[in-house]
Amino acid sequence: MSEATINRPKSAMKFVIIGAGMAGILAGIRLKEAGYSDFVIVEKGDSVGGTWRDNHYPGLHCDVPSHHYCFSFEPWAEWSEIFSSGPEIWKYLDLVAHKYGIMPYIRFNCAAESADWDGARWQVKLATGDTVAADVVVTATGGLRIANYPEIKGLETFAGECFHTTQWNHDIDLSDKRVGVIGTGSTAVQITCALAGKVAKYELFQRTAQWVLLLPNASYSAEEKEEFRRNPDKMRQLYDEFETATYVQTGGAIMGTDPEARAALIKNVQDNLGSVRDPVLRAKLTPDHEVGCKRLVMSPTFYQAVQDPTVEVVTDRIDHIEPKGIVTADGQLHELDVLALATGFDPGAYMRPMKITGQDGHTLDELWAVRPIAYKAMGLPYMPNFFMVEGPFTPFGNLSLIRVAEWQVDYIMKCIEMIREQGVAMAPKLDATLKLVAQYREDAKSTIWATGGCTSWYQDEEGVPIIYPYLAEQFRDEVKAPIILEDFEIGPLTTA
Ligand code: N01
Repeated sequence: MSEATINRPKSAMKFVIIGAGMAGILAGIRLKEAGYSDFVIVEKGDSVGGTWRDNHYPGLHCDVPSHHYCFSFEPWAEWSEIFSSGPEIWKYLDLVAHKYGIMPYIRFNCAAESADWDGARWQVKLATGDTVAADVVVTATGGLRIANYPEIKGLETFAGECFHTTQWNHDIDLSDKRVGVIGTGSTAVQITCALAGKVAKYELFQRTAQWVLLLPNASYSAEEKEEFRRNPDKMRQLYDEFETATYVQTGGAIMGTDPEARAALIKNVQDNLGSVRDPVLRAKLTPDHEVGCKRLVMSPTFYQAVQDPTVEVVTDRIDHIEPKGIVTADGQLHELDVLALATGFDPGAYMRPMKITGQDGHTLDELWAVRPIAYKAMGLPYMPNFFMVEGPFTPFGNLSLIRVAEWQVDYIMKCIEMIREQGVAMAPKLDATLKLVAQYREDAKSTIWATGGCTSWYQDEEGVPIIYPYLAEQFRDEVKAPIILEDFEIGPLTTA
């Protein structure tokens, strides 16, 4: 081990963080707090915010309460509602990035194309043609980033406006338009609530009915916000309460570890469905899978929205698309002016299409040839001093991913300290990673996400969930524990 690499001054350590969304901003804040200053956050877009910048469809809200969908160390008194809108969350992230002095570290319009390990450092190639060297790389590219376009015959022949929900065209005045939306996930449900009764005709093309949890939203009054400003402890208390509500109660209800909470959850969604007056429509909207098999859709007004006279829920299978609209299997042409594809995302992309080449020429493509794997959702074999925030098997679902990212970044910071102090390259061992993933996959097979009788983006091509198969609290305890050194290849830097 070279003397020059041991106990390096923090100023000598270089970092590249990929992505300036919630997780990239967080990683920057933690590096700064720890005394590191030589880092760059490369961001493909022209502003911070990640998913909250990329998604801007009508009705976009977060279905996790805002006083918990925020950084634990940065409560915000200005949240307008219990469940805030996408633009407000985007604004919050921008404010935090400014407040913590992260903006000067961000290079916008600058996608990372590849990263190559040279034995001591990563050489990160950017779309601008530049290469940036880094002792440590952290990818913070988000979980659901790449749009999933459905394979429907004739889709490209549609003569009206057609876009994926991430590409919403706000220039179109929809008020006199016939609008079709394909999909019934959280996105489609929020759009339906926003557009029902506000367009000439609204058709929701449903392949699978969803359970919808009734969670009323409400605005915070000026007095409540003032109280939050005066007494930030109130916000911390709310944060803790919402953490218990989402992580412990909702998590336990979905996974069935808390039978009482599960019974309450089932009662809620069934009662909510029961509010649909027309039995034919109610039957159409009745799911054929267990509650919680798919990620729970939460909405205060969905069933109200679908009962609007201008809304139709179409359950006949889509046969093909023509210039004038969608033709269903019963031969009916549903004439449309605008078609929105609320058909979700590629959940297996992570930081791809970025190319990563690690130790001895091992590549990410080779590691993930069968399916994405990761050590504790953060590390990759043969990829020394390389970490992912929200990699494969991250706890996902009806919870705040910001909280999960905080635990992950804390773990990454522990590794960074070791890398700096000992002057080492560390990567999880292949066998330790495969063993962990095999255990996750085995245990995932008995979760509601696999046994509940549905298909969803939680599942891989074999139907096995690709998310952390236990309660999120267990993940927190796993990553807060000391690093399991025997799970890592830890060796000298070879060309420093
Ligand atoms: O996507 P989805 P999403 N023909 O994958 C249907 C997060 N999120 O964008 O169920 C016809 O859930 C598909 O049908 P089926 C959250 O994690 C969070 O709504 O496969 N239909 C399904 O109905 C969420 O889970 C918030 O039968 C087709 C829909 O498209 C995740 O993003 C808000 C089809 C896709 O649903 C994804 O949600 C919004 C086809 N060929 C989103 N292909 C918050 O509030 C697909 N579908 C935090």
